[in-house]
Amino acid sequence: MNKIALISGASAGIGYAIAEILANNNFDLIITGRRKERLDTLKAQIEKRTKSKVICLCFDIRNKEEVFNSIECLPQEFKKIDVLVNNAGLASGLGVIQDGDLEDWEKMIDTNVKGLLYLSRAVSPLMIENKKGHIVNIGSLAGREVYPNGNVYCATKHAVDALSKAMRIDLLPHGIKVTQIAPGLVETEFSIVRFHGNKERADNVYKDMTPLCPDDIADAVLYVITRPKHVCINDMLITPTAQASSTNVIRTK
Ligand code: NDP
Ligand code: 8X3
Repeated sequence: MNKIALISGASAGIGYAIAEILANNNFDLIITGRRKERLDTLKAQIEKRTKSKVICLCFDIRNKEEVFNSIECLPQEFKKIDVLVNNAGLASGLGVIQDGDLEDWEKMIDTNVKGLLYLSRAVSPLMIENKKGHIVNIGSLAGREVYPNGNVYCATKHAVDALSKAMRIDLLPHGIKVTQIAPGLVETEFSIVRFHGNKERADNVYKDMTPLCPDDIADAVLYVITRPKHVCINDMLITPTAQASSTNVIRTK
């Protein structure tokens, strides 16, 4: 019987790459996101190419009723979730605190912090019941340091860092592993979302340097979840070779 992984935010970027690599490695999947068409296409592609079974859950992670109902309504055999990857997240806007857009702030806090909490709250009791499980939280370099104009996004990722440590302590008696993977610059739709669709501004983030690609992070997720039962990788900080901190990036050309 295949292991089961639930990946939030699998309709794009890092989550999409995680879904693909886990399917290639014999996991059955529960993939989530708001964009149903994208989830359906990914499911069809994976089921055509591999033997993995895929369930799509289309919900906005900010809506707690939708999150809890979706998990509650899973077929019984899919409730035995072995791995939860809390990946769904976003940055919205980049600017000084005194000019901050409250809608952007709420979007980031509700998605990156409260959404991660809702899903963890819904899934962790199922893991406890099954006496096994692994939660992988996708944090960020922005959860280790702050950079100009990054204020609220950085705060949400610092919260993910704190919650990863706290969850590891709370779930310790139940043998459930908790890992945080904290990437630096990864080229995805992340910057397009941050700059509200401004593709030119987004492209500049990765200009004249080689960023990470989603597969680099997916590879790390596969690594941490395939260690022996007695090994828990607590934390991984992964940057492109051209990045030493949020503000130290070597650009050539
Ligand atoms: P993308 O924008 O490419 O993907 C984000 C994913 O999150 C999408 O699948 C999106 O699905 C989902 N998502 C966003 N908001 C919601 C919501 N309200 N409800 C449900 N799903 C949601 O970005 P990345 O792949 O880069 O981001 C994935 C994670 O990695 C995020 O947590 C991000 O903070 C983190 N990260 C990214 C880095 C980067 O440089 N790219 C670096 C460090 C961390 P949909 O829109 O269909 O709902
Ligand atoms: C995303 C990476 O540097 O834009 O977490 O904050 S960064």
